[in-house]
Amino acid sequence: HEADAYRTDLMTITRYVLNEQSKHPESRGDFTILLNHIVLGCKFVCSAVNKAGLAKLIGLAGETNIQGEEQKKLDVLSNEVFVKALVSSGRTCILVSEEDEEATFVEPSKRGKYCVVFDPLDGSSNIDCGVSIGTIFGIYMMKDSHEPTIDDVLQPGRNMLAAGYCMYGSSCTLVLSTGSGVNGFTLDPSLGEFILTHPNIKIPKKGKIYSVNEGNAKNWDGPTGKYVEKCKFPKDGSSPKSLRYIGSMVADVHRTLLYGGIFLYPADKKSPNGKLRVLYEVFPMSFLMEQAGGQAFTGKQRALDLVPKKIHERSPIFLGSYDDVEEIKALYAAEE
Ligand code: AHM
Ligand code: MG
Repeated sequence: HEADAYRTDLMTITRYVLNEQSKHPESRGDFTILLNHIVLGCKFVCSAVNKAGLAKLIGLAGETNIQGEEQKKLDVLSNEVFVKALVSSGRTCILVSEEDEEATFVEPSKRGKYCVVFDPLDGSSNIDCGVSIGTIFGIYMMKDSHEPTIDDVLQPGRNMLAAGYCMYGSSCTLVLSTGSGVNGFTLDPSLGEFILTHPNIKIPKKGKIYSVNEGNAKNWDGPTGKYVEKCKFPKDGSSPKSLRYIGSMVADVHRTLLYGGIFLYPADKKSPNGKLRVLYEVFPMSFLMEQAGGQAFTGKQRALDLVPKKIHERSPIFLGSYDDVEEIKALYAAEE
């Protein structure tokens, strides 16, 4: 039988997005084009990350190697690739990257209607030891056709049209939501295509894992401290939760999405707004969590209801399984 060795009907990410778009007769394929450029960036970064040790791509930006060639740090290189891919798509208007202090306003001749916020290589402190790292992105639409201003990207997260991340791990996995559920695609290196491998991801309603940098416990506020204590010493007869913390948001969130549980980057006395950035870390991950049936909470409100005032603003974040986030919400509510 030549039967099942090869699957012959491959749902590539492009095919998936085209299918989605055909449900909207007014769409003209702009989103597909934009997404294809993001996917190109992810493939480039994946290939660079895999070669990082070999190609001596690691090193300080501007440092020269033995051959006297300029070396770029992988996060700087990744940023350049994404910015160029996004601008050349002709579908973007404003770009906000973790790597650039200022937003990029695309020149009028190359302008489109989308705004993209992204962290080209999150968790880059993990590169040298081979731990999974990732790219995170969110996509907004310009409100109407007017001269673009920074306010076009300072929108609440619930206005995002799409969000996703790509994890450069034991395999390269792209998780995407265009607002109707969450799907995971794995890069087939021999084809250079992302293939749908995790259709319609739903996060378990309750999980058995909590994920937090417990080294900061000394400086936590009351509710966070109480919650983590409950994870370790539950009083309702349930088993304690396991602790898993990679220190790479994409990897920690990916595990949380698939296995359930909760990921926390709370406020502490030293960083009252936590560490993670609202636009390109907190919002895209919160969007994915909600789309997968989970929740995302800042300690005060639904994360996607935040309205950032600055492009690099930070916020505390608690996200994951519905029931687990419900518990931390109750602890913060009791505090008020
Ligand atoms: P980065 O954007 O400088 O790479 O920092 C973000 C990373 C996240 O991936 C991760 O969740 C967090 O920092 C870990 O922080 P900490 O080392 O304080 O636990
Ligand atoms: Mg980051």
